Amino acid sequence: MMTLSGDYVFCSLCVVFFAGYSAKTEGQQTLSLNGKWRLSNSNGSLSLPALVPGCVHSALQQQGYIQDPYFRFNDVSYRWIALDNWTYTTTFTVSTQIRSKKKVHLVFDGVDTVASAWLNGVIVGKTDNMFRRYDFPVKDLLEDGENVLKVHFMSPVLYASERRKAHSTYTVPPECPPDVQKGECHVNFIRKEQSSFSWDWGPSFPTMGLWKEVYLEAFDVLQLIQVSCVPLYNVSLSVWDVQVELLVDAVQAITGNVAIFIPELLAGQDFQAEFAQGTTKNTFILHVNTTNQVKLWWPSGHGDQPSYRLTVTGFQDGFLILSVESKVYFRTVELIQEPIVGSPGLSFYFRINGKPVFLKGSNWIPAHSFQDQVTPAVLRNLLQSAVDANMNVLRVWGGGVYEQDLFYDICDEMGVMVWQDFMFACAMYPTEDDFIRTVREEVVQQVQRLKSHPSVAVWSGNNENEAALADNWFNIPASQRPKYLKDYVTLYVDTIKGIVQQEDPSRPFLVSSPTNGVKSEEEGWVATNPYDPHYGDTHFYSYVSDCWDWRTFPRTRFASEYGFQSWPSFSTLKPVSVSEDWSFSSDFSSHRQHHDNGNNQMLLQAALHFHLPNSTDPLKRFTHTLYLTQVMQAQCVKSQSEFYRRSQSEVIEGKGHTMGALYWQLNDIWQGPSWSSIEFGGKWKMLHYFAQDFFADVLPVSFEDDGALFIYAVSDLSHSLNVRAVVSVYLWSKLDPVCTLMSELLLVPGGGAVPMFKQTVVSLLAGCEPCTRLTCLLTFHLEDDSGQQGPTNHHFLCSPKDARGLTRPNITAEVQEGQLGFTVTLHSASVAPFVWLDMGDVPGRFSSNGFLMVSRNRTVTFTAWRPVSATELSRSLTVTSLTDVY
Ligand code: BMA
Repeated sequence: MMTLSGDYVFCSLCVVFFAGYSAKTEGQQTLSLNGKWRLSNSNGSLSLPALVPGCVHSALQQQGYIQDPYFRFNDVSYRWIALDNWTYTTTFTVSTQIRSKKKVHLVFDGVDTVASAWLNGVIVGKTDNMFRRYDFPVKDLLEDGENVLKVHFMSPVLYASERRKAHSTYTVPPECPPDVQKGECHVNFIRKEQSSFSWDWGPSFPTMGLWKEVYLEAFDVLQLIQVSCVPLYNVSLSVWDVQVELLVDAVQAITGNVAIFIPELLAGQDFQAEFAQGTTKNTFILHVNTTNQVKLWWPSGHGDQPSYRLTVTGFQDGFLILSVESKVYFRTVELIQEPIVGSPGLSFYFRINGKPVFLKGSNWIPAHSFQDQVTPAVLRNLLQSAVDANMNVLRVWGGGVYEQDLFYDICDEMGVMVWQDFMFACAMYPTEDDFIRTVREEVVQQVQRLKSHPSVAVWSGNNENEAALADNWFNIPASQRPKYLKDYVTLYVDTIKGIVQQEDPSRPFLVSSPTNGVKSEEEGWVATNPYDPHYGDTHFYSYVSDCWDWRTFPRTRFASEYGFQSWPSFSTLKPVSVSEDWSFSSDFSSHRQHHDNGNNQMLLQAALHFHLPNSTDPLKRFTHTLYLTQVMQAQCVKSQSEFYRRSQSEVIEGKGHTMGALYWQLNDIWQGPSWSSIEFGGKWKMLHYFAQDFFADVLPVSFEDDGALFIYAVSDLSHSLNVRAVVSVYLWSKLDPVCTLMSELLLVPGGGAVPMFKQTVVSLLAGCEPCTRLTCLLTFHLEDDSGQQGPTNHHFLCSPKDARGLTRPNITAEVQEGQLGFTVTLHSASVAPFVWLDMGDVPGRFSSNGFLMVSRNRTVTFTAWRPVSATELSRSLTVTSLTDVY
């Protein structure tokens, strides 16, 4: 049966392991209850088949009861769905094998949200939290023949409103979202995706349903609920331990042994185990003796992401009682907050495996209003897009959901770090006992579920709630402030922080974002100014000031949010609109805009540097406006991101050492205007193509200060470079450079930003006749003896709207199919800024887009996401550059 050799256990029993994480306990049987259920509304007027996992909206759409909820104004037309109560019903039979087990549990991996579950007419349990797994004992209720399981859902909108009414002693703001969001009220009273009641980038679809798996779990000995393995590095001994935790439900107390083994490291140990009766957490520490051979997990751009197979087997009296296989990755993460020479305040940066890493990335929001429609392909495409744009981090923002397992698995694989918020955002929250109780369970479960992922780098208690209190967003009278502060500390410090630090000592915890970190703590967890650039992270938005002017940006330690809105492309909007919607001033265009004055702000910002579209053809004018909002956004976020990256090695006026740039936001929840760089459906906006460059490992950055042009070299490499900056000066009216300048060769250390070039613009232009600020522009790059390092960048000496000599480039394009896919070869008659290729309805991605053309020819590749011919692509392709729109 089992042989013991030294510390290692070998088992001759046949155990089936599934791919990735797999678990099995001896004699345990699972009966899936996923699949086709029936769904009905409260008065029975609607009764339809519904898939589980799923939600009411998806079922109604799949069965043809409603149109696409994203079409035109349907978010408002379908408001009734979330105001009704709904019941999911299924019937099933259970084998005698299952019924004869000592324990049978009905497990819901996710219930959205307020529901009661009834088996054969008897209530088995109630739910009130979308972020929890629920299991209810049902053995005694199971019947021989058909079993009927019903789950009654209460409208989340009505529930939230009832809870609000019950909380009568003081208000818990905000009561409702701003009117422009067309949403529902009191979402902070329900433990549910906060943005499902509407947000400033998304519709109100307060979903209901069984959004994760449902099954029966039957066992005689024990059930393994959760396994986690967290590597802990013992600094004083320079050795790794792996903390393995088994969350077990044992029918009776068990004395046995547990063997943990990492075959590739020849690390294994046999432990005595005492599983108490009921649900208990059992911790084992495996010492890894072969420290030198442990290959570390690195964020993308800094190394590989090796994993090790870890097996756990449990025996009682020689009989196998549990068996589980998991992946384990080794890496350390530290958040460093320490004094900086020449700068008041404290640093704020992450050290991964002892190496300071500049965090480059964005913020993640739910990828769909209906989580059942977030497929593996959607996740992979978005996460691959992040990595392909040279990102190494995403923040899972606190107004969405704790993402599905696959999200974190892919992040582990790809080296994308995760800044994981707890799901509280832009609001105050109640602290009644039952609310705190359900939050406690939520936090315990989520930390246990996610802590094995090396990608998860930091926990953060909430989004902007410290800032909301500090800046009094909700006009709380001074006399009442202590009450709200107390609630804040109760929820995030006493409850969440306490649990996280107990459950997971392996990574840092922040109470909020933005926060001043330890300084906020000193100030009683709510700093006077949580946006202080000398401490912690900041969120910064300014839509009115000129985004080309770096002086308007905070020289922060860490920029965890900043951004500008843009519209998605016409091909993304077309399926959810009709022709009367296709103007910037249509009802549709204002309906989709959920940020007050957002459409106007985009045009005002664009008008600072560009002529606004003025075509007399209404459709052209619309598509040109969509294009121009993307140009504006790309250029704005580029200028801000470059500022943060070049500020990493400097302290100026006491500020600097910026070590993170995460713009708001990566993805979209629907087809509407937002801060995203990727449209709903996966199409890259111009910003995302720009991010590929501005997040490149090696990057030249330009800016002007006091009449001088500076070029910095920024490097995220692990080794130094010896490079020079090369600047080419072009007339807007001519394709060949007027002159070229070069810096000396300079040493650029890995992980640093170094000034390479400085010259006054006046003298630079004087040496480059006939150039003036209005007639010329610059391109620049870095190079060493082996060639160009990093992308070519550009510097405009005036706004393109004032540029003299800029003409229509009359770009022609030819699509060809080659061995490596499709190529598009462009020919331009003159300098063309922001050249944008759009394949219309053909989904796919270009190798580069939105670029400045200062050469006659340029070839890019196009990867189509469906079978397509060169002829179809030629027909679909449009090419737009800046001067085409006015
Ligand atoms: C931030 C976010 C979101 C919001 C975004 C844009 O503050 O945390 O709440 O969508 O700004 O307004």
